Amino acid sequence: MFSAATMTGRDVDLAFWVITGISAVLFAVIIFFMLFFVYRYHHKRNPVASDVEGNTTLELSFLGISVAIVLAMFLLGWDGYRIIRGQAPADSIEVKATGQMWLWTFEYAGGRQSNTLILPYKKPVKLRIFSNDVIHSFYVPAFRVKQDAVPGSEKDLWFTPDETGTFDLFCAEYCGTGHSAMITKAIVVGESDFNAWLAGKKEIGAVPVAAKEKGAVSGAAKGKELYQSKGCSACHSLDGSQLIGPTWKGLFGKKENGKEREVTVDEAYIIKSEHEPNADVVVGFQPVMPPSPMNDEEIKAVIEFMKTLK
Ligand SMILES: [Cu+2]
Repeated sequence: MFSAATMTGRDVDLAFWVITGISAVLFAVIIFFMLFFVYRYHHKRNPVASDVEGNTTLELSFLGISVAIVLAMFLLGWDGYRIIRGQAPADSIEVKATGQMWLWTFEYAGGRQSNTLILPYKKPVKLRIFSNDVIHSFYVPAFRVKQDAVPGSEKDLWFTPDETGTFDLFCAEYCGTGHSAMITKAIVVGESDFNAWLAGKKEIGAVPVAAKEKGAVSGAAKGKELYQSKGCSACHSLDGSQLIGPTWKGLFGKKENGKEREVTVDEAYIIKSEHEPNADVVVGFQPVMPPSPMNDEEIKAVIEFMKTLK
């Protein structure tokens, strides 16, 4: 099992191991007495059934001990829980996390966006979690945090990463066909690296989202970035392999069997498919694509990129 990479995560681990330990001891004690009684009161050794009377002292002490054990487990859990669910410290950095079918987008103060959660080491982070469509769940096992993303409402979560490294981050609420593709990384780096990244002077992790000021980037290159950052990659491969949707390799210009008629994958078809994905689904694929969050200019860039995938 991974060790916890947050301070609050260690509280969670402590509660987990204490409860597991108590359960193991109780298991051993119960099994011991069960086997003991099977042996002791076997009909060979005890041919006439014994009439066991109640014992008030024993019963009260069982009751008292059980209550004490359960309360101890509760208090231990509560101790960590009230910190995790309490107010984030005032010096937290704020990150807006948005789940949608089927990717996460993280937005930082100053406008930096990423599909990888980049975090500074030993600084408290407050996540404001949203969903654009259905219920998702933000989950980083190494941080020992999980929070649903609920459409139409904001859910908050805070933690302090105290280990640098790369940790799995994924959706823990089944949200449709591409749910398993809703996986990314949380990367914890030193504060100076983080600040450089935040200022756009350094790249960390996956392909960066096309920043607004990068006007000079060619259409196809921008399209490639959008392919990653807008979640296309969850369902469409670039190498010919079949995922949930058709591969983009050699797709542009291809003739496909649509539901009702043969379609040519041209600009008009792609633009229509971005806005109304389920209008003309190619035979053999499920109508599961959500409408694209891209504007016309971005869709054009994606088409430029598709043209390069011969
Ligand atoms: Cu999800």
